[in-house]
Amino acid sequence: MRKIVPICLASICAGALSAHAAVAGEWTALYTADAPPTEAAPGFANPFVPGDKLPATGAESPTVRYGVVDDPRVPGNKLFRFSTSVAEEKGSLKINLPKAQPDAATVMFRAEIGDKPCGIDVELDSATTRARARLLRDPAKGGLVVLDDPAVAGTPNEKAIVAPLDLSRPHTFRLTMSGGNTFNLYVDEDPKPVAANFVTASTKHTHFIRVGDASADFVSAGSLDWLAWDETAARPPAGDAPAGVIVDKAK
Ligand SMILES: [Ca+2]
Repeated sequence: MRKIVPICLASICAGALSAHAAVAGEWTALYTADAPPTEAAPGFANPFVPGDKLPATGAESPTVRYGVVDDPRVPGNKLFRFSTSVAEEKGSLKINLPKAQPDAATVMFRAEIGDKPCGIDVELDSATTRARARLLRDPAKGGLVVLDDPAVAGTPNEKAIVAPLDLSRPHTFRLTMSGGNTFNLYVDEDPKPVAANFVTASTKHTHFIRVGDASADFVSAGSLDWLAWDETAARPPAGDAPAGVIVDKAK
C-alpha cells in the first residue's frame, strides 16, 4: 500500500499560499520518492530509466549526485534530490512507455528548485512532438518557468518566460496534452494556465516523460516530492490530483 504523507500546513503555508490534501483520482502511476526512481515500488510499476548521460555504473558519479532524502519541511515525507556540477552530465530520468505514445496525457509533479541555475526540466512527448518546460533560478530575475522547445507562432515562443516562481518553497506543476500537440502548463493548481493551448514545432519524441535533462545549457539541482501521470487524458486542475500527496495552491 502506498504510503500516505501526513500534511503539515504550518510548515508549508507561506503568506497567502497554502497546501492541502488532494482528492482521490484515477492516475496511471504515482511516484512518491519513497524509493529510488529507478526501482518499481507500490503504486509505481513503471520505474524511471536513467538518461544516457548518467554514470554507466551505479546511481551517482562525482558530478551527478542523487538519491532519496528526508523532506526538511514535512516529517515522514521523502524527496528525490538531485544535483549536477557539469552541464553535459544531465542526470536525466525517463519513462519509456512499452506501447505507442498517447495523444492525450497529463504529467503532474511537485518540485523545488535547488541552488543551481536549473531546478528541473520536464518534457511530455506524443507520437509526433513534445512539450518541454524548465524551472530556472536566474541570478537577475529569480525563479522562472520557461518553455524550452520551438513553439508555433501565436503561442509562447521558445525560451519564453511564462511565469515567475517563488524560490522559497516547492511548487506543483501540471502539464497536459491533447490532440497530440496542444499543451497547457499550470502552476500551483491555478485553473488559469501559465501557458495556454501552446503548440510546439519540435520533431523530437523519443520518450513519454523525461525529467532532469537540462541539455548542455545548465547545471541543475532540485528536489522532486512526487510525480504522477495519466496516459489517457488532459486533466486540468479541478481538485483532480493524486490522493495522499501535498498539492500547492496558488490561492
Ligand atoms: Ca514524497
